[in-house]
Amino acid sequence: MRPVTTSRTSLPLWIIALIVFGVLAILGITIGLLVHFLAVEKMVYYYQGSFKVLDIPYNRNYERETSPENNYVSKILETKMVDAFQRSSIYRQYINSQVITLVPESNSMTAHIWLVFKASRSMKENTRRRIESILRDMLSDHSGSLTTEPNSLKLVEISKANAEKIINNRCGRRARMSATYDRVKGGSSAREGEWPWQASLKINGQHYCGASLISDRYLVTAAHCFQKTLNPKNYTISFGTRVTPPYMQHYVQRITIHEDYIPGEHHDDIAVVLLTEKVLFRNDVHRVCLPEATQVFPPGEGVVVTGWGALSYNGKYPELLQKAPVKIIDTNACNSWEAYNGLIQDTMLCAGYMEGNIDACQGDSGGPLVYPNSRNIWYLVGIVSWGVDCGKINKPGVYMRVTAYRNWIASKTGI
Ligand code: 4AZ
Repeated sequence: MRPVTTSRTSLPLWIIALIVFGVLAILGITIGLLVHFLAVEKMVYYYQGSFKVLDIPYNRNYERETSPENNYVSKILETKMVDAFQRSSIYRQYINSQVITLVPESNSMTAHIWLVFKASRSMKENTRRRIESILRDMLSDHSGSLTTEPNSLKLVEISKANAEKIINNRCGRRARMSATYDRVKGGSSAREGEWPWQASLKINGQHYCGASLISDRYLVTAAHCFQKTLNPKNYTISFGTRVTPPYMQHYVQRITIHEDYIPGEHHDDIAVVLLTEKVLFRNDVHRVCLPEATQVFPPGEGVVVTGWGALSYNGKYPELLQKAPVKIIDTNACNSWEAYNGLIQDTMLCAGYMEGNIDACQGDSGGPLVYPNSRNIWYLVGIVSWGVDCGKINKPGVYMRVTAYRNWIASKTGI
């Protein structure tokens, strides 16, 4: 028999090369993706925690979110936390830390805190342990004025949704905004969620006035916004940065106008509005803080007025919410002969610039004038009320002074 030379059917070299190349490529991409997801890509993690502050005489004011006592202790603790994290090895992962509530006990109090960090997936557990140990060290350090108990520290990771719910239920805070704000007439457009308490009061669907959300059912605005009609059915309220289309539209159940307000006059130009349904707080819609009646906002303080009012007197209206940085003006200066010549009562407040230019205008009425305290928590200090023209020299905007009406607001709303 003739031997048969069986030439093994081998694949051509180029196909083998292609297969090897393909396998290597898939392997490379897989490893690359794994490394990216586990080590490179930074995720945001949220934490909730608590610890004890010792040797504090019981005082129920600590519990009230806008009390000077609460702000004083919270500010100290927040400064301690920022310092500790920024001096730590994970300073690059640190995003935010805040005191949420203080719960006073007989001779101590519990501080509830809220933290945000970024970390890669693979470093997640490690980061949590580092945060815990940095906080524990901070609590053991008693060089400051407060005694804190390191063994009382609790820290757990929470979901983004829960973290946002916690912040959005507090007054005057902004979930995503950075601590700085860059700086109506002479204003600039607001970013989404920058002024989450700003509302538009509409008559038959048309923007008519501004208003501020002070709880999940109440707003404050100006009394003169109800001159056309007192029927709640004619009004709607919307939020967000645009007036049209209305975002998160609500209906009005009751309008309460200050009993001493007289149409055509400027004093007691304040009203509260009760909505038919609760507002579901979100990042871009939640309440502003009301100052205590005794709080003082001295002349020269920087404040911000926001609204969809005219960009100049009898001028165009903006599509987007506008913000204008202004300053509180001394009432005596505002009552000078060149300015308002004695028309400013002590229940009113002037804000803007004697040089003019930056000011509230028609359609901003009822809207907020807000002040950020040292913890960057925003307080309603004024309600846009009146003024001569807009942005004119020696004619700054005039606002209702919210501290003067703090008790009136409480009597009408229970807030
Ligand atoms: C208004 O007519 C109005 N420049 C509001 C504020 C100011 C002036 C007028 C302040 O609603």
